[in-house]
Amino acid sequence: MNKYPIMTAEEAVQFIHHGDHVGFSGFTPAGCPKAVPAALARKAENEQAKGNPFNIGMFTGASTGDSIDGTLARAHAIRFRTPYQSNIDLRNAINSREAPYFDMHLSHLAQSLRYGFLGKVDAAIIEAADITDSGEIIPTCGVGITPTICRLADRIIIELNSKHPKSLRGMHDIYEPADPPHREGIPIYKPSDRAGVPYVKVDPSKIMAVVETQQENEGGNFTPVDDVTAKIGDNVASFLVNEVKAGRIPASFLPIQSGVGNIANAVLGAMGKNTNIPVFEIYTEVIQDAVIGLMKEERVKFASGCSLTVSNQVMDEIYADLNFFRDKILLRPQEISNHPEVIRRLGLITINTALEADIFGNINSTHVVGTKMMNGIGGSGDFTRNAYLSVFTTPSVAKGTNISAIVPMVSHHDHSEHSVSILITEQGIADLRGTSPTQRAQRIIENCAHPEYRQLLYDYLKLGNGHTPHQLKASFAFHHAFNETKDMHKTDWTRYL
Ligand code: 0RQ
Repeated sequence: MNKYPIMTAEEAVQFIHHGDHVGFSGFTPAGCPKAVPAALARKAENEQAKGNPFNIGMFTGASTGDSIDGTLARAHAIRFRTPYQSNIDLRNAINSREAPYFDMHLSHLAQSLRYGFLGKVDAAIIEAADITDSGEIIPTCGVGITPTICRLADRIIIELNSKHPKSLRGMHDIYEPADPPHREGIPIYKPSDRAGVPYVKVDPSKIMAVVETQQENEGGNFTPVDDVTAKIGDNVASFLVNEVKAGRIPASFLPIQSGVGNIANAVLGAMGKNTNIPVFEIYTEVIQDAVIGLMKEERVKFASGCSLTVSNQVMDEIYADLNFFRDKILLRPQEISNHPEVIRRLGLITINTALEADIFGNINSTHVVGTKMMNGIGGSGDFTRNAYLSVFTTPSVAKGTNISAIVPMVSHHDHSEHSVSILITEQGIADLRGTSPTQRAQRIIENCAHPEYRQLLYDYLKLGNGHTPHQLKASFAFHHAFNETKDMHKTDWTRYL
C-alpha cells in the first residue's frame, strides 16, 4: 500500500482523458467508486466550459450509484454506456438519444471486452476494501466486471474506502475463464464452491493513484411490501410448494435466482415464511435485504451473488457480524454469477420481473410502451434462458389500472415464449409448460390478467387465425389506446376490423 501514490479525487482524474473508455467496479450501487467519478464529472464540466469537448465511454457491472451515472449524465459526459442502468438522469439522456446506450446480457460483457468487440479499455476506476503491495485488490460489496477491466486497462485508479473492512478478504471468489478455444469447464457444482482466488490480481505498475475515502454505499431502501407484492410472493411460494409435492422439484429443493427490486424482495420474503419450502440456497446476481433476514432466521443457508445490494442499515449489520456471514456469502464476477453453464448445471429456479407479458408468454422487461428504455435486460436473459424452471412475475396492472401488464403482443421482446415456464401475477399462476399458444392464452388471460382486461383480451383472441392467433392490425391496440388516451381500457377493436 505504501508504494502507491495517494491523491485526491481531483488529482486522480488527470489520468482520464477525453474519449477514453473507462471501466467501473461494482454491480448496482454496491462496490461502485464514488469520489473519482464525481470529480470526473466536474472535470468534464470545467473542460466543456472552456470550450473543450470532454466525454468518456462507460463500461459498468450493472446499474451504479448517482455518483457515476447521475453526475456523468448531468455533465453531458457520456460518449456511450453499457450494460444496465436505473438512474433517472441517465435514463432521460438515453431516451433523448444524447447518450448512446447498448443493452447487453450481463454475462456477456466481460468476455465481449476480452474479445475486443467493444474497443479498448483505457482506464479502470475501482472501489477496494484493501490493496497489497503485490497488487492484490480486495473488492468491496460488488464485483461486476472488476477482474476483466483491471487486466485490460492501461491505467487503474483505486478508491480505497474504509467504510468497508479489510476483513472482507475471503468473501470473494475471483475466477476469469480463458477465451475459446482454451476455455475449460467452470468447477462450480454447488452454490458455495470456490473456483478462483479471494482477490483481483493486477500489475502494481498500472496503479496510477489511490484515493482514500470513507463514503457510504448509495443503496436505496425498499418500499414496504404491499398487498399486490405480498400476493405475488405468496403465489410464487405456493406454486413452488406444489412442484415439490408433485416431485418436479427435488425434496431437497434447488437454488434460487431472484431479480432486483421490490417484487423480488417480497417474493423471497414469502418463500422464507412458507415453511413447506425447505431451507434453501441462493445462486443469483443481486443479494437483497430479504436474503440477509432469512439467513439470520436460518431459512437461507448460503447465498452466492455478484453484489450485496442491501440497504445501508443491513450492510452495517453484516459488517458488525462478519463472522456469522463469512461462510454464508460468496461474491463473484458477473461472468460467473450469471454463467449459462453454471446456471444449467445447478438447476436454478429463476424468478424475474416483467414490465409486460403477452397472452402467448413473451416478455418485455425493458421498454415502456415499446419505445422508452426503462433499465435494461440485466441478467434476466442469462438466467431465464438457462433455468431449470423460469418464472416471471408482474403486477397485472400499472398506473392505477390504466395499463394492463398482460397485452395481446409485447411492444418490445426480451424473453421469448420458448424460455418462459411460468407467469405469476397477484391474480394467479399460469403454468405454460407443454402448452400450445391458444392454451397459453387461455391460462394467462384467466389466471393472470386483471379482471377489467380479461374480456378485451378474449375478444382479441377471436380476431386472429392460425397456430398463434394474432390479428396483426390490432396487436398493439392496447398501446395505441394508451398513447392516445392514457388508458388501455379504451381499446376499441372495431377500429381494426
Ligand atoms: O413506474 O416508477 O413511475 O411508479 O414501471 O415498475 O412494478 O415498481 O417494478 O421496480 O420491480 O421494476 C421490469 C423494470 C420492474 C425491473 C422492472 C411502471 C410502474 C413503475 C416500475 P413508476 P414496478 P420494479 C436481475 C434481473 C429487467 C432486468 C432484470 C427490471 C415502474 O425488474 O429492470 O430482470 N428488470 N434483471 O408503474 C408501462 C407497463 C408497466 C409500467 C410497470 N406495462 N407499462 N409502465 N410500469 N409496468 C437484476 C439485474 O440485472 C441487475
